[in-house]
Order: sequence, then structure tokens, then C-alpha cells
Amino acid sequence: MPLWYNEEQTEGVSFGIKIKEQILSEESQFQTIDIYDTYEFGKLFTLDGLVMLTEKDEFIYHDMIVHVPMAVNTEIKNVLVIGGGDGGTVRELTRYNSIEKIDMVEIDEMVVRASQKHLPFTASKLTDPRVNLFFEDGIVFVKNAQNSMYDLIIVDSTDPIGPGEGLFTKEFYDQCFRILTSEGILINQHESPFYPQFSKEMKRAHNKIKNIFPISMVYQAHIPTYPSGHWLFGFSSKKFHPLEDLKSPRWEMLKLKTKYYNSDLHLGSFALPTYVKEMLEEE
Ligand code: AAT
Repeated sequence: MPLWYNEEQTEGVSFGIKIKEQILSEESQFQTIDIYDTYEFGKLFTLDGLVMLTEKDEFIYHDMIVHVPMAVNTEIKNVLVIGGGDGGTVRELTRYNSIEKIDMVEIDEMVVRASQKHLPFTASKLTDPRVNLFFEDGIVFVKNAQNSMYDLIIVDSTDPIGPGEGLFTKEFYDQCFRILTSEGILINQHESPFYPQFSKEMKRAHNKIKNIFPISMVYQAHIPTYPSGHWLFGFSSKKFHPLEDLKSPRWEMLKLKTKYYNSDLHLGSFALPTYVKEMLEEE
């Protein structure tokens, strides 16, 4: 009997991946952590039965959440990552020699330990000397952080149910604004535009952020294992415009080999389908 991982992405849509075996299943204080080995996607990591990443397509998400802001401000030195316990975001950040400090605040230490054991490539740079791991709630961390501490904040969080809920609130975005420098950039994983229960959250988040940051835009990527495969990210900033301030030649001089991100795609990722643009204009 073949084994399948099945995720009810909506009440009427189920997404399945054939699995070789289940490698891990544990209950943390916050959520259920499962890791499977699959035929098509390598290892699959889920929280509360929802896909967080697979080894085959995680490069798309992590390229887009990191290289987009880094190519807009190549001088970024201090970075805060909220969530991201699998280490993929940190891995991409550590490729920049110019970055001096990365604080990563993950609520669930068990996610980090499971990733280090079973997703070694994704978690490979969590031991980089520039990385400081904090196991606490990102909401509390930003409240206690000093003004103007970070050049970049990346919110690599779960969806707004469970522990990730508070990371989609106005209070949280206000704190992010406060602790960013005058050149600061905030990047959010922003849900999918396609199914209403996801797009509803994206619209709510975008409406809150655009009232706080002078520049707030949305960009997209194709992530096969996320609901609908069409995923959005938010780019907000106190100073930099993600297109007008893109430093393509400077970024290309760094000669980072990326599998998804490139300068043309950077520009293209901000060109949104009409229905998404209309959603973003709705109050
Ligand atoms: N890198 C892609 C994987 C993730 S996982 C998101 C992480 O956010 C999880 O490890 C979770 O424990 C952590 N997290 C959730 N809430 C908080 C919080 N309040 N403070 C700190 N960390 C938190 C992102 C997947 C995106 C899925 C899209 N469908």
C-alpha cells in the first residue's frame, strides 16, 4: 500500500505527495512537527499538518525572501529573522560577507533541532558565528528590542493561525518599524492570493503595513508545494524602492550562484496579475 501525505489546502482541495516513510513525528509545546521522506520532493517538513518546506522547492522561497531585499540594499549589516527555524533563510543570508550579525528568533527550539538532524542542507549555516539564536516569541522579542537596531527584518513565519497569529498584527508591524534603521526593510511571507482564506489574510496584512511604511509593495513567486503554488511576499521600507533602488550590477558583482533569483526575475516578480493588484487596492 503506497503511503501518501495529504493536506487539505481548502475545504474542497486536497494536495498529495507520495511518501517513502515518515521520519519524525513529535509534539512540541507549540505544534506538531512531522518530517517525511518523499519520492518527488526529497524530505518534507510540516507543522500542524501544513507544508513548511520540501528539499526540492525550498530554494524558491528562501531565494526570494532573502535576495530581493539584499539586492536593493547591498550594505545591509544587521538582520533579524523571525521564525525560520529550518535555517533556510539564515543559510542564504550567510552568503553575504557584508552581513555582520543575524539574530534569529524562533519560538520552537524543537523545529531547529529537528531541522539540524533531518534537513542538514537547509539548517547548515545555523552555526555560523554571525548567527545568534533566540528561542522565544518574535512578538515579545521585537517589543524588547532597541530602536533602529536592524537594517533588515525577515518575517519567515507560519500562517496566521497558532503561534504565528501575532506576527500579522498592527502592533507587531509598528514594533518592526521602530526597531528598523532609517534605511530599514521589512520582508514578510505574505500568503497566497488565490484561495480566499489565504488572500483575506494577505489583504489584511498589506493594509496594516501600508499605513505604517512609506513604501510597501508585494512580489510573487511560484512555490509548487504551497496552496495554489502562487505565493506572495511583502516588501516594505522606510527609504528604498524595490525596483528604483535595485542595485543589479553591484549584486551581480557578488557572483552568488542562485537557482531561482536573478535580476530580471527581481523586476518581474513585482509585476502582479490584475486580480492581485485589485485586491491590494481594496481597503
Ligand atoms: N522557511 C520556511 C518555513 C517556515 S516555518 C515558520 C517558523 O515560524 C516555524 O518554525 C514556527 O515555529 C515559527 N514561528 C511561528 N510563530 C512564531 C512566533 N510568534 N515567533 C517566532 N517564531 C514563530 C515558514 C513557512 C511558511 C508557510 C507558508 N504556508
